[in-house]
Amino acid sequence: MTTTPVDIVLVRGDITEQTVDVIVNAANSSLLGGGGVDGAIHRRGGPEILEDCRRLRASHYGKGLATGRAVATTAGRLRAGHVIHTVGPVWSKEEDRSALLASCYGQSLALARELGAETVAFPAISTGIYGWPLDSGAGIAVRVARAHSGPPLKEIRFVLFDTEAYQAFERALQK
Ligand code: AR6
Repeated sequence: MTTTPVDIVLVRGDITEQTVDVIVNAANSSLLGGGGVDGAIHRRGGPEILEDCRRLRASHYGKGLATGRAVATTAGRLRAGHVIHTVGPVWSKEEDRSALLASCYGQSLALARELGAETVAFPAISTGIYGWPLDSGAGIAVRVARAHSGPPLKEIRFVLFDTEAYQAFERALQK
């Protein structure tokens, strides 16, 4: 049996404007919203996403979602079937947290596949408020995307907000 390799696509833009099966959110462990991508997703997706997040906090995730893990909710008014919330690590000079960032991408892709997703859009997790250097973050994202590209996935789309992030992902893809 042959498997079609997944398309890894780079787009410059706003992740909340994408039409895909799954939009991944760079959340924090409270799951109750924040700035950056998280703020944009909750604003654009509407209150249903937050309601789902509150339900998760009241049931399985009383202490919040651990760094590196991923969980799915409704996508509310976004043009997607689900939002997968994952908690990236805060960048540290002293400690190598790369495995946690890789886990965000890996767990999100595994969950997306369980949900039957063919198309998934990711932001550059941890590279904003959490301070992760772009080239390193892009390298980890592309490596994990290539390794987790089984069916039913057809497209993994990285949605990069600015030119700097876009170029870092282009460099990572060329490797
Ligand atoms: N679409 C695509 N990319 C975006 C968008 C957007 N609408 N907005 C920002 N980016 P960040 P983090 C880029 O800060 O570093 C929140 O408060 C941004 O330029 O959203 O993982 C959470 O609640 C950057 O390259 O996420 C957490 O507390 C990338 O998305 C914390 O921030 C990620 O930036 C998470 O920090």
